Amino acid sequence: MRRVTLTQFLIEQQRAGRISADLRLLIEVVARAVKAISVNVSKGALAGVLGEAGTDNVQGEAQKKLDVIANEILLQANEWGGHLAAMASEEVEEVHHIPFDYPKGGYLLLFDPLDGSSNIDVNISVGTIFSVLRNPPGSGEPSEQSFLQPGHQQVAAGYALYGPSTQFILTVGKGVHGFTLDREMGSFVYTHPYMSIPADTSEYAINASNIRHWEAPVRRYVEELQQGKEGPRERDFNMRWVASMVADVHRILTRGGVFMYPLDEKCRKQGGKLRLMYEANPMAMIVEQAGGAASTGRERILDLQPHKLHQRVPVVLGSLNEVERVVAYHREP
Ligand code: P6P
Repeated sequence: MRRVTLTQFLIEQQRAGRISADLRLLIEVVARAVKAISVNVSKGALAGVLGEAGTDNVQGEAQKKLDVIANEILLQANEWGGHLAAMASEEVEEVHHIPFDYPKGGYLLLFDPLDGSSNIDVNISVGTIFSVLRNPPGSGEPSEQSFLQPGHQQVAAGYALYGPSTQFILTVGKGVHGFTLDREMGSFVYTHPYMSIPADTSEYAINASNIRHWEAPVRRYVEELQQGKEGPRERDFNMRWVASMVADVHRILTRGGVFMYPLDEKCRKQGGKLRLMYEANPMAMIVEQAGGAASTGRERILDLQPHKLHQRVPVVLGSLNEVERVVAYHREP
């Protein structure tokens, strides 16, 4: 069967009027950067890229060497193309402006360059998450405020998963499409058209060590799953927790499931653990485009009005009927 590459897919999307030439360029540049990150991730100890960088990021988290490498790759790859007005990264406090000697475009790119990096040193899958917004017209040099748009304003979102194979998952608002890296050819091949999440599932993902810190609705929901056939759900459930959001979300996109990172005492004061702008929002767009749902437990994630670039939110996403049940439990008195 003739293999369609990401480049051809994007040209066809542009030809169909679904994306602009600049957005096509943006996605191709991000995909190229992801290939470079994949090369570094897969070298591991051979390239001396494991372990701590000896620095902390804006989140106060110790940076891994690969966090810094992946961040640099994405910033440098996207500066010169003329498609961006500015960038924002989980690893950088401030907005990253386009150097004055390069032309600027109409898009804002946000990313978590290496999500789940605590898994790097133990060789478990990690990923890159990205989100694309339009730079508000007439706003001049973008500020943090330019980025603070609700997630439903995203024009594209996606992630790369550095697993047994490197996959690139993308939505431009017309379904979710998956590509697999052919390392010999160096191109992403269109392998997963129109990915969709089953509305029902028997698999959930949560860090159960935090159970004593959860709010009552989440605790009730998870305990019912754990009761299996003997409980009100009348069937057994399975649990998975990779501690790489990209890996857990990809499993859900592939076979269904529900992923939860609710409020707990450790993250309550920040409003949650996961970041809204470059983790929750892009994943929420992908999940909804695949027929699933994404909520804080109380509100649709894509409707949230951001207040800070690095703000955090509770996340419940995946199979529609399970997310709706968690939301219903939050609504009960
Ligand atoms: P915990 C990785 O650090 C991350 O941001 C997500 O990718 C992942 O789902 C979560 O945090 C894991 O958190 O508390 O289980 O280590």
